[in-house]
Order: sequence, then C-alpha cells, then structure tokens
Amino acid sequence: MKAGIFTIIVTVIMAGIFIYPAMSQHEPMNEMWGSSSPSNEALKAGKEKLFDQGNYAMFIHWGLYSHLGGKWKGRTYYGIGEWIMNKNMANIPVEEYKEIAKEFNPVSFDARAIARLAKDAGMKYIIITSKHHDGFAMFHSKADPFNIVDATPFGRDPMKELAAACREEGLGFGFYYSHNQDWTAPGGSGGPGFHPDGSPATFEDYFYKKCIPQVREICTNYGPIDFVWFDTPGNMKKELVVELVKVVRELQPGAMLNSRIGHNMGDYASKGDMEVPPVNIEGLWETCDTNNDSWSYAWYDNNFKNPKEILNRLVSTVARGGTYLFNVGPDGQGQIPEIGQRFLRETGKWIQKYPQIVYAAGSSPWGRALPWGDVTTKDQSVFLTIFDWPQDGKLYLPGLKKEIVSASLLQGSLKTNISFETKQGWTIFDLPCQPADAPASVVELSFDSALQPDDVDKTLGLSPNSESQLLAVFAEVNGAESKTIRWMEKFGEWKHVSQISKWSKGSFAAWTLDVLEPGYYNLELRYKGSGKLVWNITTDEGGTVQNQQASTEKYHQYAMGILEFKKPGKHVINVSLVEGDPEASSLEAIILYPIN
Ligand code: H79
Repeated sequence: MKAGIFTIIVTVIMAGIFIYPAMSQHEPMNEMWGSSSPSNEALKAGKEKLFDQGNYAMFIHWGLYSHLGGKWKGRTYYGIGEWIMNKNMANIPVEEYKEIAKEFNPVSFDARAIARLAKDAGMKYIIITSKHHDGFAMFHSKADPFNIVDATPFGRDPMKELAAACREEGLGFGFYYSHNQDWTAPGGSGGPGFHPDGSPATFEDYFYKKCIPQVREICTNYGPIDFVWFDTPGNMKKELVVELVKVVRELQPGAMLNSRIGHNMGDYASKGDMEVPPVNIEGLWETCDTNNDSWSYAWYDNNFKNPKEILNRLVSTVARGGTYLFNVGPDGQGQIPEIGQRFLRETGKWIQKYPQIVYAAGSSPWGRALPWGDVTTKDQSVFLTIFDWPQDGKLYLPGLKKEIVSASLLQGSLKTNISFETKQGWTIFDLPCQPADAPASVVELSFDSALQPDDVDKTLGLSPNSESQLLAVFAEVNGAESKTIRWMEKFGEWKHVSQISKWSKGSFAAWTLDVLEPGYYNLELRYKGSGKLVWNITTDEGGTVQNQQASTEKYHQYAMGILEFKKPGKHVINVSLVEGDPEASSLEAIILYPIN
C-alpha cells in the first residue's frame, strides 16, 4: 500500500476509533476537582508534584502477549507486540489466546530488580500494564478469572510485588488499564459480541461486570497508588467515563489520571505515543515513548535507543515543558532485555551527575530545540545541554537579551568558567575542543534573576558552525496547509512530523531567520511528493535558489543549491512550489549549513 494512502487511512481510523484526547492548553486542569477546599488543594499539589517535578518515569508493558514475544505458530508478526492477537496481526481466536495462559510462567520476574533498575535509571515512578487490550489481568482479580493468579501456573500476583518494591525504593507507582478495548471479554470494544450462553453482549455488560470491578480492585488492593493510566477511550459514552473517574477519585484521591480516560477529563494531557513535540506546550502533559520499537517484548526487536538518544528525547521533552514516560518490555520470563537495562543505567549515571537538568526543571525560554541541544532552567540558572559538541570550540546561542553574570562548563558538580562574547544579539561561548562529558555536556549560565520569557528573542537563528533545521511548524504559511501528521513506520509504531501541504499557485511558506555570519550556505529541502518537483527559495535580499529534484512518497532530503546571505541580521526566506503535483507535495523542513 502506498504511504500516502496508508497515512490517510490511519488518520481516519485514528480520528474515528483510537483518537487520544489531549486536553486543550487553555482548558482548566482542575475540572475534576470539584470543591476547592484547602485539603483538596493540598492533595492536588501533592500528587501533581511527583508528575510535574519527577519528569522521568518508567512505563512497563507486560502481559500474556510478552510470552508470545511477537511470534505465533512459528511466524513472526512485526509491530507492537501487545497487539499480536488482533485481527490485523496474528488474528488469534479468543479461546486459543486464553489457552496460552496455561504456559505463562514468568519465574524470573523480580520486582525488586525492576524497581532498582528504575531507580538507577533516574526514574521517579513506575506505571505498569495491569490489563491491556487483550483483557488479561496481570493482577489477582476476583472479577474475572482470566488473570495471572488464577489462569497461569505462576500463581503469584506480580503487581503486589512491584507495588511493594516501588514503595521500598521510594518510587511512585501506578497502573495502566485499558478501559474501553477488551478483546476477550464479551461486550468489550473489539471483543466478542456474545456471552458464552449465546446471548448478545453490550459494552455496558463489559463495563459493569469487568472494567469497573477491576478498576476497583487495582484501586483497592495495592495501597495508595499515584497514577491510573487509561488508554484508547474510543467512543465511550461520557457518563461511563464520569463513573470511572468517580471510582478512582473515591478510592485513590491521591492518584493522577491521564487524559486518555476520555472526554477531556483527567489531570494531565497525554500526547500521542512516541511524540516529542517540537514547540513548548503549557500545562501538565506527558509523552510516552518506548525503548525499542514495540511496547511489549518482541523477540526480534533490538532496535534500542542508546543512552544519547534516550537523554536527548528526555531533555527535549522536559525542555518543551513535559514529562517523559519511557517504556520497557519484560519478556515471558519477566526479564527486561539486557541491552535495554544497560542503556537505562548509563542514562541514569548521567542524570545523577546532572539532576538539575531533569528534576523540577523549567522549560526552555527559546521554546524549541537548538542545533546543538536543548535548554532547561532552574531558579536563576539556565542550562545548555549540548549533544552535538562544536568542533571549532564555539557554541552559538541566538536571541539572549539579558546579561549573563557567569558562564561555566560543568563536569558533575565541578564548574569551570568559560569566556563568551556577544555579537548582534548572539552569545558566543568558547569551549574546549573535546566534549566535557558524554553522552552530553552541560553549560550553566547564571543570571541575577530568573530568565523571563521577554528576555529571549525567539527568532530562529542561522547557526554559523552547524546545520540549522527550519521546521514547517515555525513557518508562516500562505495559501497552503500547515499541520502535524502522524503515520506508522511499522504496525503501531508512530512517527510525527509537522508539514506544509496542499500547495497551490502563489502559496508560500516564510521563515524569519537571524543571520550572524553572512555568506554562502548549502540549502536542502526535506519533502515528500510524487514525480519531479521544482521548488523556489528566495530571501528578502534577492538571494535565490531554484531547482528540480525527484520526490518519493517518504520524506527525503534533497540538495537544492547554495543560498547567499549578504548582510547580518533578520531575513525572511520564502519557499514555494513552482512545478509538480501540489496535492501530493509536503514540505517538512529547510536545512541550511555553512560551507566549509
Ligand atoms: O499500549 C500501547 C499501545 O498498545 C496502545 N497505547 C500504547 C501506550 C495503543 N492502543 N491503540 N493504539 C495504541 C493505537 C494503535 C493503532 C494501531 Fe492499528 C494498532 C495501529 C496499528 C495497530 C488499528 C489497527 C488501527 C490500525 C490498525
């Protein structure tokens, strides 16, 4: 199937069934709190604290599907492993799937080891799948026998063990619960339409006989919990969601609810799976991401994010104002794959050295990532986390309008002053040739008071010594459409991109750019489309690049030519599509880098 068609289909499916509700930025976050008595306020502040200040947590996808590990009857099904029984994957009949429980015996599960791993990784709490869409409960449920204690030879309640281990390690704890989809319970979304006796099953049957009682169980039998993380509300009726919220509020008043419960309820917004947004977002929100491609264990999936990638995604999420929930998938024995563990520990070592970058850190006053890394704040300091160390020893920071009291390069708690100069609104720091630390280094800027939003000119900068990416989301668009799309690279593996599409004659996208070093820059465009396309790129100084290049249905980067900036200062770059199919063409970014 062509990627274009696939994207559209996925978008439609997502819009119809699987859309994730994200709270709008302006919506009051306390809708569900009702009374504003002081005790409620204190409780709210208490529970928000772990989420808002912790900023980094462990997500665990573990269930009966982990035992299959992406393989059914000798065949491997690539994609998110927890979906294996779904008709779009192995299409396992309900009765056959239930039989698998008899083989599920995760004797290597060690709750303490997992809690310690999370702690070593620098994570502040754990959220684990108590029941995924397959309907199998990973806890002892009196409401439904299809659970790990009653249906498997294992016979232990691993959730009891993990809840206790988290408490011992001083970690927060919460449950994921798939409240709408249940593929094995009569009446659950995607589940059987009939009861065993042949009578028709309604969603309410599932909701009142399984969902509510099980949510009561996870909210009663595991002590105070910090999160109940619902997923894929689909088209659940509002009154049912309200009922579910009531149950959680009554039994676990200190638990935070994510927005995926549905109908704009919940305490914080949950972004799309695997999405690190490019622009700062206000309010309480979270991105969930996974350490390889699948959420649950899959035997073949060793595409693990390395410590630098983990750290980059974590710091960028925090710098955008969010919390990073990072997933691991224990296997059918209960063990987290070795590589995943190792990379988490390595990341954790760095976080221990630089805790101020993650915990209770403020978002970037620049509002976006910078070419070399990202920015977070704390009190009167601003921290530059550098992932791409400049080889010429110059670190360029655009737009800072406030005077720096001191700048230092950190090595853990050791601080070395570094010199800097300011030039045309840019601050240029002198760095040693070698990175101070790995996988990232940190420069601290101290001010005489905390940096305010007005202290930074957010105009995009043209980096004199590295690549600058001008993303679609930062363009002013005329006569075309600018939006973020998502598509699946593999089954269930999402990619997010902001793009400019639906071009027509006369339409253009314009980026304002602050140029420090005039001169020649290589210009590339990243786009998708069909057939040959001609793009025209001009600057307010009359600089022009126009060229024809091929296009494909996947985003690809093409060299277009050399663009000259004659004078320093702010310039506008205009891009338009001159020839080619405007309907099929989508532009993701302009990429500029200095020659030499
Ligand atoms: O638990 C993880 C996923 O299993 C769950 N959310 C994260 C945290 C999730 N449930 N639904 N989705 C994510 C949306 C997935 C939709 C898809 Fe499909 C499933 C795309 C491919 C498989 C359904 C079937 C829509 C298209 C084909």
